[in-house]
Amino acid sequence: MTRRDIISIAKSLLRIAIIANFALPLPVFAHAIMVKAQPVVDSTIAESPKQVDVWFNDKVGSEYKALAVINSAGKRVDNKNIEQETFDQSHLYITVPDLPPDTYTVRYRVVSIDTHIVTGKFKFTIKKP
Ligand SMILES: [Cu+2]
Repeated sequence: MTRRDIISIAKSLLRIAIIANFALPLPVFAHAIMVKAQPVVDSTIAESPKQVDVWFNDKVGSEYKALAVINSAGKRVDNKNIEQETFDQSHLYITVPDLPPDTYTVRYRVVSIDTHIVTGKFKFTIKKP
């Protein structure tokens, strides 16, 4: 086999792989799942965090991303300045002001690589001193 043959075969295999990928009705990969958060999911902490971070198992779309921190009265308390890390697009974060003791709900919405919209929420608590 010549070098050209090998390249040609490799290209064919790649093409088949790409077609097979799109043909799958439910791709099981590239569907974003939140894998880590800071503050940790359901944790109780002593002081207000400076920001809330969430990480997904894969990079997520830069458009339509949303992250909100809501207090127990249902009021949004974050600074509405969601950011996505440039060199790790699976990481989103938003800053918060100095938060008083309370249980907070973090809500997120992202678009997966597979175009599925993923939403979720978790809580963390800042305990009274
Ligand atoms: Cu998906």
